[in-house]
Amino acid sequence: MTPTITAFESSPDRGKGLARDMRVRWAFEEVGQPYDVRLVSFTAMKEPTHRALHPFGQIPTYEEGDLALFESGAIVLHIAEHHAGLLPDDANARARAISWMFAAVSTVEPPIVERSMATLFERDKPWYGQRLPMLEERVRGRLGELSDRLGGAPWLDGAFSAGDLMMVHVLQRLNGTGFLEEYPNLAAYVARAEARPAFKRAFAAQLAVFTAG
Ligand code: GTB
Repeated sequence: MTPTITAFESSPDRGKGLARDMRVRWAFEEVGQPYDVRLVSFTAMKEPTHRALHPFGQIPTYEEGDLALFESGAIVLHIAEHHAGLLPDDANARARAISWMFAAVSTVEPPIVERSMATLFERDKPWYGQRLPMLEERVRGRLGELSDRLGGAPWLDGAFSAGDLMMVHVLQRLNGTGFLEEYPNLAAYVARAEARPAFKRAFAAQLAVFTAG
């Protein structure tokens, strides 16, 4: 059965691949699993039919037969566990790759999103000028730690894994801000991932939604 995911009918990023359906599309492409996409409007996302799939009224969701999932990390993990190519066979290496998936969403992503939200929604607030440097330092703190760990390696732990997929997508939210360029090995890490054919196919698919709209 072909799984179906949901994505923005009209993504605010205008096809830059920053919405979280991109992670799921990329995982499908890496493992060679075809998928269908149901586009949802901001209104439809908050209605009961969609909330039955996603309690927080968001995208992406995943449906396959009787199974419905939400949370991009859980969906990517599900795909990685059911297909070869995104998690190592060795049990310990597999557990470490999953650690990197969690690190991406729970350790590296929060300060990046916090800074991004502030630049989008708090510019007119009286505290913005004082708060922004603090948010930027938190981003640099995590990037510095990640950069130190990655060192000169191509990927975080051996071969490319779902951990790298999640981490790169988190880092891409910094594209265009100049932060990644402060850490040349992280900029190269993101570029290396973006050169993967599976990434390019997934990116093109989500961009097509924007260009068709
Ligand atoms: N933790 C959840 C997951 O990982 O799946 C978070 C899901 C989530 O934040 N979904 C967002 C959503 O549905 C889309 S991806 N938002 C609508 C809502 O909450 O009402 C987040 C996102 C949105 C837009 C951009 N952008 O324009 O750059 C980037 C990322």
